[in-house]
Amino acid sequence: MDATSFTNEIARRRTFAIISHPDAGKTTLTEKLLLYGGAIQLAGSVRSRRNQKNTTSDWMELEKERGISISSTLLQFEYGGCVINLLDTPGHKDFSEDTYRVLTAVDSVVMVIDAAKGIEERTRKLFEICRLRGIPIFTFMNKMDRPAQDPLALVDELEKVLGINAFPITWPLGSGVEFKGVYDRLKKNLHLFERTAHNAHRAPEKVSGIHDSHLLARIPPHIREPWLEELEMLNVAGETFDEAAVLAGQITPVFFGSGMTNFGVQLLLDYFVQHGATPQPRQSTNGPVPPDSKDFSGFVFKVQANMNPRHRDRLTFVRVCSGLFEKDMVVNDPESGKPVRLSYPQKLFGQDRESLEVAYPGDIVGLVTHKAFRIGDTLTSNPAIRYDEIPRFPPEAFAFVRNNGASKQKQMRAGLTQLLEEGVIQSFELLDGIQTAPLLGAVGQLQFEVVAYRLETEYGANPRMEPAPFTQIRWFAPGVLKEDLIKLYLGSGVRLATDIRGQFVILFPDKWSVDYFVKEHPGFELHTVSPHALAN
Ligand SMILES: Nc1nc2c(ncn2[C@@H]2O[C@H](COP(=O)(O)OP(=O)(O)OP(=O)(O)O)[C@@H](O)[C@H]2O)c(=O)[nH]1
Ligand SMILES: [Mg+2]
Repeated sequence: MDATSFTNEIARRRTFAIISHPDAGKTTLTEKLLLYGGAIQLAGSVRSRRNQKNTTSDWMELEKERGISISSTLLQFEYGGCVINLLDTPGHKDFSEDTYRVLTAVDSVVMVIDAAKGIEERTRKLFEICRLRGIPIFTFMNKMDRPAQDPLALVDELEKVLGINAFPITWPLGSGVEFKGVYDRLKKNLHLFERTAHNAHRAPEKVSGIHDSHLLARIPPHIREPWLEELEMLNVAGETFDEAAVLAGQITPVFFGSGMTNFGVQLLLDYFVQHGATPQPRQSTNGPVPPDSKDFSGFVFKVQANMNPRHRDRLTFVRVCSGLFEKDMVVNDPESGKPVRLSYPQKLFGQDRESLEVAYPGDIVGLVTHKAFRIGDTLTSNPAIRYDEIPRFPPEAFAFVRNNGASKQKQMRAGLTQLLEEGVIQSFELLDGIQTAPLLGAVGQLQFEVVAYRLETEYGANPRMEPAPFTQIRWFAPGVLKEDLIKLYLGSGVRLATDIRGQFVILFPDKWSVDYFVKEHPGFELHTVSPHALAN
């Protein structure tokens, strides 16, 4: 392939995640982006009634049952000449490890805000991470079909609370039952919407200029007058639009709409395709790697088993950072240094997959390999490139997982081994005493419910989770000696253990006992996450 067409392929990639506080409407918006992107013909809903379809991104049984997202989902499709890699992420704090990993793999994010609630705690946290990474942020003010806060106040809050400049691209005309449409401030036209049955189809719309008196006359004065005033205010007082500042993460373009009723979704998608962020050079431990480098490189940011009942296997998600990815290419195994073939690469659409031949920087490839790659692994044809991207979080919830009854031990072991590879739970072994069941640690309690559910439904085990009395864990520095540790007076409820790699850890019932230990034993260096890099 010649250099120009390779550069063109990179330039048409749009790889982004949808992020927010739980329930702001990420999955609903994702589904509508698929509908408007032509990737699905009929949109499902998060809590679907009989005869209605579920959403494409909440495909896990437990997600359908509870109406929340548990795991991030990748959706790839083509729209408007672009190849879109879209990731719907879970908002709940207990699943945040997955969401944070996704943020390492994308070039921009769409931040969804519930227009009735404004900026909520998880949104703020996720925003800070994007800010640190310099990721461009696009804002969607959602649920305008319900009584919303004043739009000027929402934009003001965005600027004050998050400390980012905001430029409204669209501006809402009314809210709640009187939400009539949005005005596109760049193209200077007004989009008036109509609802459709079950919101499953595209909403018909009428477009006209702001000075179309015939159209304006149809809008009741109590909505029209304040709206015209707001638009005037924005023009006089607001920011001027600066695309470079958007791509540098300094200004967030703001869109208003309603994922549920489809209003404003097309405008967001079209803007994104035209102006969204493209793959940029990526920082490796040896300096930045440009996407158009001739060396293939990428890294593993997610592993998930049993995604599709038809293929009970394990998928490794790789973000391609540079060079051309080709089916059956050979890279160095990051663990052993030996050559390993990347066979069976897949293009993913929620639970569905299709094999692919090539992929370009920006793309996310699903690999089905015999070799169990690990989260954080760099895959490359040039061993000098290494990405060290994946953030880690200390487990704060602990539980013993027991198998009810003596049977199904084999299923339990097989299931746990695979779920541990996904990296959302860790296992520990207590040093003293007899431990009759594996001790698990996770960022949040809800993760255990997911593990128990999956052990049962995907592996046929019969698990029972029993809370373990710890809330804090610390890793000792590498090289610490067991004989030095077992001599220590630990205090009540404090236990020593090893992690899955045999590294020594210490478990505490509360923060107070951590501080006490540090004061009593100042000679020991403690870490909140394992001091060993993920991929070695
Ligand atoms: N009225 C209204 N409800 C909406 C809109 N978008 C989403 N909802 C509802 O809000 C609830 C949560 O929507 P989801 O799309 O699951 O939210 P989410 O952000 O994906 O939630 P998590 O993935 O669990 O963090 C569902 O009941 C949706 O039907 C909207 O535009 N208007
Ligand atoms: Mg969701």
